[in-house]
Amino acid sequence: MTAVADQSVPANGTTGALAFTVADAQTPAGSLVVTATSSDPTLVPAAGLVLGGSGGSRTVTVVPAAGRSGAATVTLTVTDAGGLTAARSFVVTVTATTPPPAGGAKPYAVGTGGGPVATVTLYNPDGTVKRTAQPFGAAYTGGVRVAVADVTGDGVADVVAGTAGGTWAQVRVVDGATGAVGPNLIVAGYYSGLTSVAAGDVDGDGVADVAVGTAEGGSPRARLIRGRDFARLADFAAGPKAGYQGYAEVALGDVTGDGRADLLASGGYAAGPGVFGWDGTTLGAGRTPAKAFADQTLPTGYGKSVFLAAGDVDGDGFADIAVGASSWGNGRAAVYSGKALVQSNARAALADFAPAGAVAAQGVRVGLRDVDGDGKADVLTGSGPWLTAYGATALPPAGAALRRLDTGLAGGIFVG
Ligand SMILES: [Ca+2]
Ligand SMILES: [Ca+2]
Ligand SMILES: [Ca+2]
Ligand SMILES: [Ca+2]
Repeated sequence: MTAVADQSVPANGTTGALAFTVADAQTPAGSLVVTATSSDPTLVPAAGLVLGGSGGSRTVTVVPAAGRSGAATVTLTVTDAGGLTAARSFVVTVTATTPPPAGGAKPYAVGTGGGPVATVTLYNPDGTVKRTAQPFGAAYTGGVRVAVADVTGDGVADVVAGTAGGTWAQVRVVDGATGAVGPNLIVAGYYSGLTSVAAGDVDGDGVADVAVGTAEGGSPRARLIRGRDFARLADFAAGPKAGYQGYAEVALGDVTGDGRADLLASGGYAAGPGVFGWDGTTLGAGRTPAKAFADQTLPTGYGKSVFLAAGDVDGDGFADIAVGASSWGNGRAAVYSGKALVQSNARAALADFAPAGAVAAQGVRVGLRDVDGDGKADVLTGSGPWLTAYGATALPPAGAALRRLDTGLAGGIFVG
């Protein structure tokens, strides 16, 4: 067996396929059995040693555990037909990546409503444009939902973009570093309604995951897709069927305060907009989603349903929940304390106001992003053509908004 050179990869990276050859005087190369072991299964688990190739030409790909750093010795062993073995070892060093500074102002995004070619604009925290993209091509004009976070794992915030009806549903990632548009992350057969998108780290590997809401199957449906490799983590009915009247919105934020994002969902119900919270630690393959707080029914004045966002507005360590009126609602937005919801199932409003410029038919689209870098999520609203960022420390809104932009888009905007 030929040797494999020692390897060095960044945390959350892989070695790629490393080639080596095997040969034996008695046994045909294709009958030689290769196995691989790791000296440190915490850093390089058995499942992270992927063997490939055939005959005399073999490969091994080393995939260290997410978020880990250190060094492990990988030993390749070849066994012939007679049970004789030979082994070679190499060292894989996984270097820690520098985490982004705590706090820090966050970028945000605007997606066009219906009318023009669906376009995403990613803004730097100071309001300057970082990049624009048309993630669904030049022919689609149905609007684009947006969420912003690093879902590719390179440390640069990306935009998750979802179609807003009028086509088979699609969700694609616009890479914040390159502008490249990724593949469709969902297959939603026969669904051409609004999608809702959100981003946050649910599984705790340091890379934001993607949530998608669709009004499928007679209830709000939530899909959770892991960041970086976009594997499916969960796909479930995020609200009851009884009384359901359509609409499905999702948000991701740590309302339970354990460091992992939880999934919020909303839908339209006969009794009023329903809001549901799902504990992120119960979302994953083979797990049964469990509630983070009791189901909430909001006043019917918001319209049939509510737009949703999650983020820690008051800085108490629990993500709070922003809601915005749906189409033909009362044009209001509110922020409810996540801590009060998870600790006493009570809605405590941190803010409740009518953003200027709201157009009843479009409702109030909401986002929670720390625009000024003080560690508290500010309230973004998309009301009519207006993008406004209301400072978290001046709620209910008082004084000048942090950002205010007239996009001129008569079809309204989505924010995230
Ligand atoms: Ca990225
Ligand atoms: Ca993750
Ligand atoms: Ca949590
Ligand atoms: Ca909070």
